[in-house]
Order: sequence, then structure tokens, then C-alpha cells
Amino acid sequence: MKEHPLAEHPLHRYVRPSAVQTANCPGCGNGTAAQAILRAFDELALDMDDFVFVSGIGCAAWIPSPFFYADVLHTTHGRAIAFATGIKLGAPDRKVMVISGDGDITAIGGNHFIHAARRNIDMIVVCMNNGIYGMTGGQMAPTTPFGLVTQTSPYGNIENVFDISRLAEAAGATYVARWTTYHPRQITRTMKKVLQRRGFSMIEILSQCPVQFGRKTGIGSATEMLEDYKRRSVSVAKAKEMSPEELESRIVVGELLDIEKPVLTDELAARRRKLEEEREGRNG
Ligand SMILES: Cc1ncc(C[n+]2csc(CCOP(=O)(O)OP(=O)(O)O)c2C)c(N)n1
Ligand code: SF4
Ligand SMILES: [Mg+2]
Repeated sequence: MKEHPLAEHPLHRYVRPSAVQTANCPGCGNGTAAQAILRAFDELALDMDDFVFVSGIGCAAWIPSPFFYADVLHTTHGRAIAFATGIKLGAPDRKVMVISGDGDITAIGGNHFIHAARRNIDMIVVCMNNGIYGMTGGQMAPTTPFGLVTQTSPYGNIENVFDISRLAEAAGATYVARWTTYHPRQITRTMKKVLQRRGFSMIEILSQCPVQFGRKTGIGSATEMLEDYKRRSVSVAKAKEMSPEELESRIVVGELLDIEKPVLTDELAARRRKLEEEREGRNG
């Protein structure tokens, strides 16, 4: 039997043997996130065959596709959650995870995002927030900091910024957490939790794009961006003691929400069962 090209790596069994070359640039945060996610599968000894991974279009969409050794659907830009919804409704026994970019999920795909959250569809959404459209050359996104000069805001971004986690919470998500690529162990811990819960779980991961974001903002290299995440991150508990002024430009990290609400797929299954029972009662 041919040896797996990553045979020495502890997570090699989760990576498709034929897909070992990443599309992402050196220093990109996407690799850190990929590894942190797969580590959670490994620590929980989960079977990848129980999962369907879905991504849209963008650099972050290359995290699961084609690398994760499972069923992976690489869909169209902005439609990952729509495809994931279809999978979950058609095959409710499969666990569905969307991994895609901030533009994909909150710009073109924003409506799918808020309604999936509102419906509390049983799926995990990992939104890789690099504050830019990375793959297409650094155009501004709804997450691009105010004032930032980008390819499409040569005089500085004049638009206000989405807070993705708060958007998910306001739309009805039942679990929301935010981390950065400076926090891989925390990402794994959070991932292990959401892999074991039901409902719409959203993890926002701030991730460095040194190529399209770092060098244009002047923040610089991947290392400097990670240092910036480290410097600006503040825990949920600490943030509660800080004023809005103190929190300005800080990144609140940790678990932001964990509540229970009816899950759409469970409700649907219950209605189906009830209808079938009624039908059997009539026929019998
Ligand atoms: C309907 C449609 N509109 C626009 C595009 C071009 N496009 C591809 S990826 C992308 C943005 C990617 O940004 P994001 O989702 O943040 O992912 P990143 O590359 O930053 O990880 C755009 C605008 C497209 N492929 N399809
Ligand atoms: S352009 Fe940015 S987000 Fe895309 S792979 Fe390169 S570093 Fe990562
Ligand atoms: Mg992006």
C-alpha cells in the first residue's frame, strides 16, 4: 500500500492523501485554524464520515476543500450556508460544518447567515475573519476597519464595520464564540464543545492575511499581525469590567453566547413523526 504523504503528522489521517499542497500563502492564518479544527476531531475521536464540510469561494474556503478527508462541498461565493441548509434538511443524520471567509459569509452570503442563525439550524459555522477579500486581491469587506486603504477604498474605507459575532447573536444563533489565530488551543477547545452540541453554533476566527491585509495596513508580517492580536485581545470576563472607550480597538475573545432554543431540524422531524402517526391511525 502507498504510504500517506503526511504519514508522520499526527493529524495526517484527516487530510486527503492526494491533497497535500495548500492554496494558501505562507504565513496565512488559515493553516492554524485548519489544524486547530482537526485537532478537535482527533481529541474526540470522531469519524469524519459522519460529517459534511461546506465552503464558498475565497482563501478560507480552501481550509476544508479538498484537504479534509471527508465529504466536502466547495460551493459558489456566498452560498455555503444555503448548500449546508439543504444538506442538513435532506440528510439530518449528517453533521454539517461550514468553513468560509468573512466576505463569503457576511457580505454576499449575509442573508443566508442571519436566517440560518434565526432558524437555529443544527450546523457549525466557522467564519474566518481576515477583514478583507483576500483571494480576489484585497478589496474592502464589511469587516474592513474604518479608514483602511484597500484596493477598493484608495482614500480610506468610509463604511462602518460589521461585528460578526454580535450579528450572529442578534440574528438568533444559540452559540457564539470569537478567537484569533493567536489562540489555536482555545479554538480546539471551543470546537470540541460545539461538535457535541445541537443548534446553530458560530465561531468567528480573526485570522491574519499578511499578503492582502498586513502589508497594506502597515501592520506587516504574519508574526506582527499575531502580536497585534495578542496585544489587543481581551477575555469576555475582563471586557465586562472595561468601559466602551477602553474596549475600542480591543478584540473580545472567548465564549460570547451559549443558550438553548428549538432546533429547526428537530422540530421538522417531530412534525413528520406526528403526521405519520396520524396517517397510520387513519389507515389502521
Ligand atoms: C457571485 C460572485 N461574486 C464575486 C465573486 C468573486 N469573489 C471570489 S472570492 C471573493 C471574496 C473572498 O473574500 P472572503 O470571503 O472574505 O474570503 P478570503 O479570500 O478573504 O478568505 C469574491 C468577491 C465570485 N466568485 N462570485
Ligand atoms: S491572500 Fe491572504 S487570506 Fe488569502 S491565502 Fe494569502 S495570506 Fe491567506
Ligand atoms: Mg476575507
